[in-house]
Amino acid sequence: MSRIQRFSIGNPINTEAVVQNLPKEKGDFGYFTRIQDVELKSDENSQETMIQKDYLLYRMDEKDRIYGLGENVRGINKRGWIYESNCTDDPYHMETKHSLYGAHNFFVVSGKETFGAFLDYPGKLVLDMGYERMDEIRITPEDWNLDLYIIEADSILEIVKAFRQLIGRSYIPPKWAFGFGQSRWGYQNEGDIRAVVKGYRDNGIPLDSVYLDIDYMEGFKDFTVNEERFPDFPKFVEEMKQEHIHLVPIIDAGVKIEEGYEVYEEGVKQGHFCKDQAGKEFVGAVWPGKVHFPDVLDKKARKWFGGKYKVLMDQGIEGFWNDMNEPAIFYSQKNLEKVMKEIKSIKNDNMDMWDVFAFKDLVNGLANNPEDYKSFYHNMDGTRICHDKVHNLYGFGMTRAAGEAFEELEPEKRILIFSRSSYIGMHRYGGIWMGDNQSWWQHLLLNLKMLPSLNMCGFLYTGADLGGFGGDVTEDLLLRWTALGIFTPLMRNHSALGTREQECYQFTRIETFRRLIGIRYGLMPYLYSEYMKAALRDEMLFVPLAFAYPDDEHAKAVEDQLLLGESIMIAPVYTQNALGRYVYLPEPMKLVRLKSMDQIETEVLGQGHYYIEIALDEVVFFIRPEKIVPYTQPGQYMGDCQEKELKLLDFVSKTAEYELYQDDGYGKDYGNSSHITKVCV
Ligand code: MIG
Repeated sequence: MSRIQRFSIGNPINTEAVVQNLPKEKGDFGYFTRIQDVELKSDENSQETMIQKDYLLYRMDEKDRIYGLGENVRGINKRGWIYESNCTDDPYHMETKHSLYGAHNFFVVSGKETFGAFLDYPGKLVLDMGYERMDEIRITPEDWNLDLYIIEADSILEIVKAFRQLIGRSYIPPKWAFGFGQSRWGYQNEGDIRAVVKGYRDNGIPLDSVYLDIDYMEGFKDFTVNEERFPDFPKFVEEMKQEHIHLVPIIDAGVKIEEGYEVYEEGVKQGHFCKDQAGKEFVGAVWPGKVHFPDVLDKKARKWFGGKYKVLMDQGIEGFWNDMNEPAIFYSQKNLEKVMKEIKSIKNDNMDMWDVFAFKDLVNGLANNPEDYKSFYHNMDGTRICHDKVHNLYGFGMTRAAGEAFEELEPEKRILIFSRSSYIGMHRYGGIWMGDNQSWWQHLLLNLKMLPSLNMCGFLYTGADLGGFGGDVTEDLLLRWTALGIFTPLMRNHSALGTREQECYQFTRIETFRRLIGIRYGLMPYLYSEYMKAALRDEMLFVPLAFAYPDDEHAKAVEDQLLLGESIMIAPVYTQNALGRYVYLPEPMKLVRLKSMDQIETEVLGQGHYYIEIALDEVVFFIRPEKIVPYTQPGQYMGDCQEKELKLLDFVSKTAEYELYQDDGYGKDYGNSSHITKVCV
């Protein structure tokens, strides 16, 4: 039994995050109280200033916990920090940051009272989860036009399920997108891509996709292909298909300003770009230099921009990734002029430290400047809205443009799409990757922690850049991270230009990489079934122990293990030079230790704390009581595993059943009951 109440404040902008139209409740704000008062704050000179406060308050008990908030820094339990929903291109995901690329305003408070709260608000939203005062949640929007949904049910999992029903079914990618993918910013041409494929195939490491980063384009122009680098692109796409490789090109948000470039000219002529205060196309600069931003919040512009994906689909492409759609702005023309003037004014022959700092700040302040976001406009259903008010919807709009176009162009076929920036609601149209992480051990752990929070907000198809995007990876970090990546729906190794080459075959333990990635393919019957069931039933794929064992005080505190689907628990190693790790078993489980799909050892363990040795060439997971894990022999690519014999791992005392989900991996007749087979032990 669950109950959802909608409290509407002011005149909320229709974000289309939710798919149910609930009546508006009158009066209060559910569990929250609106506090409007003035606080006196004294500065270091004991000067007192008055600060206007206007926020939604919830008082927490000592032991209350907070879960959710999707893509974010810090723990699975989000208590004790101040988060800000403000989609930002910031490649340093440190715990002192407040925002990443997404805005996912859903959380669950669990403790003396247990409820879910979703703030459907597309502008900047401050979510103080016990920062100002350890026992208070304070939520501050920039203006008071928002929908607050309060969700109650008997358990956290049921609250999440009710919320997921409210926001609609999660995106389902084609099955090949569960295969392993290789990416790198810096692959220049056909030759580079062929070398990657050869590197994998020659070494017998499974691979299903190679990603094309911005260099495939002609001058970073969306929907173009550089003809010198790819002289016959459709033929090359076909050549790769013969090798069972899908090429996945990147699309950036900004459209290059260039005479003769069709997308630019059409967009201007038909009025599809965001406008400035004076009604002229807003000019920002990103990779191509000066760009206009398609107004993806306008239905017509969205349809137009989405239609452009066809240009690449006609050349054989079946998947895309949408980047820079916060939108990231390196600088705006207007602000650059202003900053240049200010720099001139401080320039002198003997610049002191303060001048130098001021200079640095001016330059650093050029990118993603809040003033720029205040200076352009969208047309939403005929109403002009400042970008600033709907900033967090841009990535959603861009990916929706693609998703709606795919639905029209290929109604029967799944197309891969995932985005960097997102808002709840976008989960219906595509997945996300976790953006520009670093080759840091702590980012392996952050990858794990974001999975359940994202699932709560509807994002199931997700994963991080395995090995880390920025910085130089070490071989052991890549091995450990790949061992986690085996379990994430998006399993992609990606790295930044200028960093150490990070393809698995660049390292010494090629045999180990072959086996590890083989395990991914071997476990696919389980991983795919669990993904599909989670999507079709509005459930989480990755579940914190606290949700599944609510009466277990130890389980509640676990921040580095997760349940994955109904049968298993994962506990990856995330520290360097570790020989293993501590694991907590909330109930008896069967430990499964794999070196490959042919070398499987198992051991039954009772409830309790353990130190589990896990070598660099091993994957360990745990099967829950009375559960089954179907698996098969790995192949070199997805289609290669289909026909192989199905086997079962289990921890079943008498008999049990498992629902195996199988389909052709492309079609959309998800509900067809023939996709589910019951396998029994
Ligand atoms: O400013 O396209 O997050 O995955 O490799 C960097 C180049 C732009 C950011 C993406 C990253 C991608 C990179 N892009």
